[in-house]
Amino acid sequence: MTFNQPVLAAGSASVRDAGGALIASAETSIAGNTVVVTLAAIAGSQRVTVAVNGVSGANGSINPQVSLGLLVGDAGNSRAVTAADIAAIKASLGLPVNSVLRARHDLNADGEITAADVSAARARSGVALP
Ligand SMILES: [Ca+2]
Repeated sequence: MTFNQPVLAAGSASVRDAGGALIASAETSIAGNTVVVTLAAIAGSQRVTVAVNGVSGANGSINPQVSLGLLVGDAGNSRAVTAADIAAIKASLGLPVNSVLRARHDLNADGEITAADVSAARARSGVALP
């Protein structure tokens, strides 16, 4: 989460599912105007809300939250895993994971784009965010 002024403090973070149930806590750290929230492993194919308690700056404190969809294999960010995602991952086979785009192709997060990533995308073909 990036703000328009330096962040002086940030409290703990929580992750809730679409129904509002707490599903995880998360660590926060500060880097200039940004609060970095590091999420633990969370089941995919769902929408979650990440909230941070007590983000403070020179003008006071707020409790920001963001909603995001988690869908492993949706390399193109279309909110569904399609043939285009599988083709994009196949096109990245063997290439270095050196960008956000390529990180989206490394589905098993082992630092390489391999046939295992293509297989993982194929296994999720047709899955869409609710
Ligand atoms: Ca991989």
